[in-house]
Amino acid sequence: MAQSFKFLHMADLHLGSPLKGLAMRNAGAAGRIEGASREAFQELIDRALIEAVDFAVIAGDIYDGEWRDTSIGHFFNREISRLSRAGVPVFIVKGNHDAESEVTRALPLPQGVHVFAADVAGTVELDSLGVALHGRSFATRAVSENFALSYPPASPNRFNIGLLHTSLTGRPPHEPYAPCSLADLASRGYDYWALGHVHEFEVVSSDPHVVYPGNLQGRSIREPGAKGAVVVEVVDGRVAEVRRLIVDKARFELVEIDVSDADSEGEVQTRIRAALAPIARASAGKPVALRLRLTGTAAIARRLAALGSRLADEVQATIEQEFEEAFLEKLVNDSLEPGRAGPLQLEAETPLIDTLALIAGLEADEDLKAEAGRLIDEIAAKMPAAGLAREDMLAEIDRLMLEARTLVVARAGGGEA
Ligand SMILES: [Mn+2]
Repeated sequence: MAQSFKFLHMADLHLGSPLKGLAMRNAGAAGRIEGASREAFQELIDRALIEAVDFAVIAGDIYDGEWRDTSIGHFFNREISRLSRAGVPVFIVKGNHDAESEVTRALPLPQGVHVFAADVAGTVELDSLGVALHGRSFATRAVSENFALSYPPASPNRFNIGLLHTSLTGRPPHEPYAPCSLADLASRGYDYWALGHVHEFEVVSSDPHVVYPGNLQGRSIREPGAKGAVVVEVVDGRVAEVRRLIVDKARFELVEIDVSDADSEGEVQTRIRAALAPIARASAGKPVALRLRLTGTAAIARRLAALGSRLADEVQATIEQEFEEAFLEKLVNDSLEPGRAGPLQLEAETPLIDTLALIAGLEADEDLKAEAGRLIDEIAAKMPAAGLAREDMLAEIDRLMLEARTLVVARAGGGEA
């Protein structure tokens, strides 16, 4: 049978997920981005209807975790019903975040929505299209079993699709769930593996096709870049195209700026502006949270460190010129002075030697770190749940201490190179 059709592959919607690490720094921007995950999903359904896909698959983690109430379930049902009413069937496997043990509340799903069972891999055939879909849901959060090998062999004379939530052989920092190799996947004889779990878009293989669509909406600086799902066009029984549908409503971007041999602040700003321009164009007016990292070796490194928040203000001003709506999530100065391997330090003969001795090693002081951890707990306890990002804050302590030390040293030195 020579089948031609089009389907939508999405994963990792993480509906109900709090935005991490943003509320602390910029409440206005956090509010602006708060509804982004839901809006991104609505746009995806709009686009799927325009594309007139024949069916849709969701490879796990529709929900970020247990529902606080049923509103998130009603939201998903409302959107997915738009596909059902258009005669587009939807096939779902549950992932680690929305495993049967994690999301125990449920609502009746619209007609035409099929959720694969967790105890054994199942198969559904779409006779009119000549398609066989295979899938298995997570019963619990931590699945260590190689699910792929429990899937049935390909149905003969069908276009076979496997839905699987997996980290493959390991995709740090993603947790290793339902591990399997590309060879394990290929052994099933399917035409397309619709994967989920890893939040970056990746075509892992094209023979057979093994694809991560990535998540729909970046939620922190750890999920940078454009986000969305993929549309797969099958012509005469073969994958002709895997095309991204970008639907994110706000974006995080990491930008590295090499300041090597820059001889003035003006030159540094020029390089920053040049690096931001293409990102501003690509964001197409969406709000963007930017983390800028200055790298390279330059005599001006010490001056940049000494400028501190003034440099951040100047960068924010540049951002405001380049973008419709963007803000500096963080400015990291990792630039080095010529001839120095590590962060900035003062020469021993400076009169500030006592200050230096006083702060030497503070960044490695375990007691100080423990105290910082206690303070974070205290603050966290007073914060609304959505603003919590304790792990993020703890991970930042080491860097903050190093930054503070660099700042003190650079300022004590008068800030001139
Ligand atoms: Mn997952």
